[in-house]
Amino acid sequence: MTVKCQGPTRAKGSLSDALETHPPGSVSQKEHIVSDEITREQLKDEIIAALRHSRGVSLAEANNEDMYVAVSTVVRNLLADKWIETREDTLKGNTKAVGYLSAEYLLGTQLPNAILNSGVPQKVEAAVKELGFDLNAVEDVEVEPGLGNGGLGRLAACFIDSLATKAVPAIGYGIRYTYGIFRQEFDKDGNQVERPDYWLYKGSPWEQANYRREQRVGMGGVVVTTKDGKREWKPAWQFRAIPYDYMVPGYESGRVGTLRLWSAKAVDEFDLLTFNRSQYEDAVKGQTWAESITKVLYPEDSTYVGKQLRLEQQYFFSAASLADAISLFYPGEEHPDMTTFPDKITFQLNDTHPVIAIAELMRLLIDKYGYDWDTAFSITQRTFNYTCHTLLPEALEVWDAKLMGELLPRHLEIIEQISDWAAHDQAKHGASPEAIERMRIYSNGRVRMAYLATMAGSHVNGVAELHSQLLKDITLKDFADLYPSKFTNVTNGVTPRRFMRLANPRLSELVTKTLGSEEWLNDLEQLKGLEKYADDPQFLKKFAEVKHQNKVDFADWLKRTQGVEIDPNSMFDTMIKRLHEYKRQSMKLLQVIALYNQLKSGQRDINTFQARTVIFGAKAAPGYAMAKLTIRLINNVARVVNNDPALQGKLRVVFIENYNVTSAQRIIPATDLDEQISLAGKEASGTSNMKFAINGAVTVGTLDGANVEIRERVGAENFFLFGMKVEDVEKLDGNYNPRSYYESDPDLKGAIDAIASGMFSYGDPNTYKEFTENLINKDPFMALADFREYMDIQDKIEAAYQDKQAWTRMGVLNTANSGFFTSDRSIQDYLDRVWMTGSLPQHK
Ligand code: 26V
Repeated sequence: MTVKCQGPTRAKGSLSDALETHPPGSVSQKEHIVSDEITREQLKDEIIAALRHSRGVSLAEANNEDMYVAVSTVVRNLLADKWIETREDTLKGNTKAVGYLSAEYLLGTQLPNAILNSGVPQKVEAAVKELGFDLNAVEDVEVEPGLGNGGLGRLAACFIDSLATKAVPAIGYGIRYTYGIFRQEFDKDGNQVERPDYWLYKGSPWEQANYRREQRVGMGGVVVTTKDGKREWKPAWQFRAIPYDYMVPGYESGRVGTLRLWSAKAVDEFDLLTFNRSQYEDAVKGQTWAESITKVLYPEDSTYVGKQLRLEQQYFFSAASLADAISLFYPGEEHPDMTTFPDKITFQLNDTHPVIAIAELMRLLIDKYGYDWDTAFSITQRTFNYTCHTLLPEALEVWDAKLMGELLPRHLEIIEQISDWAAHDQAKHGASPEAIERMRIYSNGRVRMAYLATMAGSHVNGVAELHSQLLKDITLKDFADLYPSKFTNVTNGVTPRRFMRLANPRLSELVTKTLGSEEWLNDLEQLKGLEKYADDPQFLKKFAEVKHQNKVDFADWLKRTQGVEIDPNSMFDTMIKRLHEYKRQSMKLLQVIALYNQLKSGQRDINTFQARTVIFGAKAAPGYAMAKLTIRLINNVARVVNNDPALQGKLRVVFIENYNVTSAQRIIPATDLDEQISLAGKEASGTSNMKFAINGAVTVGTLDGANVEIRERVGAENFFLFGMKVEDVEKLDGNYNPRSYYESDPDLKGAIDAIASGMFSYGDPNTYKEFTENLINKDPFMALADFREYMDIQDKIEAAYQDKQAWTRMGVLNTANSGFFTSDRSIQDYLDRVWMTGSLPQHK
């Protein structure tokens, strides 16, 4: 089904309208029901009431969609008291709160997670069943809010889950994009086609518009000097920022946190504050702009493009969030004592996207609340911390000062001042003039957001040990030399509730039975207790059965949704992540083609060949031509390989259409071999590697990002390592000659030549010319240099897989030793190293 770009505007009386005027808590006006005491019968009554009151249907009339909304409403009601109480306790201010500022949240579906955290999951399940519905089918109705691109957005979602589970007083702030990450389709030639993702087309029972906390955000205009010599910004346009609140239920903490996503709306009348006639047209234009600000998520995630609308988005949500936090902690106060602000809330900047918040807080402190520059800067510095998520120079945000000056003239002024202050401070710390020049926040008409965040916040962290080290050694070296104590590492993590308990109920049950309790779900290091069963044939058998059943389920799902058949007895070899050259999907593909050639030529015996299903899932940025060409090629290799009878179905390639959180939850538990094969020094962390390890897949990977730490923990013998190290890459850089590898390795040459011959393009040698030429002549991420080692390790993997018990043992040891990679631990590290705060009492 395709959704038209200009989706229908919300009809009056639609679900979302109803939610705006009648919050779900009011659906059932009956006596108050305490969530954990509710009986199955009461739940059934509540669901029937919700069907009647919010959908206007009887149980007999209800379909899965009605049921989805009704169950969601009831589960929300169960969580409402804890939500309110958590908010009240957060605002008491006894424990410093955390404000997580992120332009992306890749949430995944809400209902299964809310049921899990409702306190009464079995009763909900039973109630739905007794009403004659299949809960899985009901849950399948939900469209996931795809409000993010990849790792960074999913990490934000894992973090708010852990914040709630650890009872940390926190608010996640972000943007309610009307259109999330595009829905990916493949056309008949295998090309990616982007379709708009109008995820709200049926409304969402999980969001609640909160007009009481609406804010105003200005943009454009001029800065004037007032009579008393103060600078004052007169914005040309004002936008309404409407918060939509989402519950973030903690697991077994009795706490429900808040995710507050901002949506832009036009003000009814535009302010003609500074206008003369000629600016009138611009003022009117502001009206139309308003709603476009939060209309769409930018689908680029690796190359910075200085788009004005993107800066508008960034400022819009940063400014609204700051205004919200100030009014939350100083309600009704016109002259709050802002020197206490950093004791009330600490803001984490998720990459540079919200870094403009720094200039906004300075503006408020100086222009609105009357603080002097030094006091304002000290408050600001104590308020913010910054996480960097990349090492690619092309991903660092550097705004054109002219553009920023037109949109945010006062902020640019302030940034200029911070830039001067920074240079001064660096000199005081003994930096050379050259180093000071290199560290300039604002120079040559450009504003470097990472530098601003580094100088105007307290801490800077990378997202894995290696990444944090490389930040200090390369990307932010000058700063690290000068301010070493600012820099720290917080290795990423993932929530085991979603990626183990919900995604892999079979393995969860086995773990719970084996360990004797479910405590591991919020104390993941307890998985260590599985280690002693690694040589227990009974346990290994059960572990292998779980994996096999998951593979059968995945194969069924694939057949149902994409019409593709795969063999659950083959090895499932998976590479799921955004499509980018540095991640090297191309190298995986060359290996597949080389295998194909060997099988066809008889160099490899088809009879002894370990059957493999190679699974890809990846979206490419719409403007990234090489990535899109790679997608096309993967699809066409799949077409040729899968239809070649000579292979007897023993090698299959599948490309999951529209890879997202929901499909990740299906693929990961079914995977035998996980591919983490980026060029060393390029992947900041990776987080799917952690999800795979927890779920008992074995990883083949380079020494990059969090792979390093995963291997250390699960043991070198349970991880297939290959490829150049960061030092090798550095040595090769500058005199790298990919052609020499091409010419000297027959497998490699055979694979590239096969592509160039037109084998995967119906005989047309031109279709993939740019792909092959790029590899032979440039190969910016050195896939050719690592190819031979990659082929060899894959042979070892094939041999290892033959011994099923030994393979299963490796999987068990991956699960048993990956407890460190829970996002609960990441959050604890942030609390200890960055935020210096703690938890509320847990209300079980
Ligand atoms: C970056 C950019 C840069 C250009 C402008 C648009 C834009 C939009 C999003 C992003 C985010 C890219 C950074 C990112 O996703 N990094 C990933 O973060 C994960 C969580 O820390 C980490 O596991 C991955 O290794 C890292 O690539």
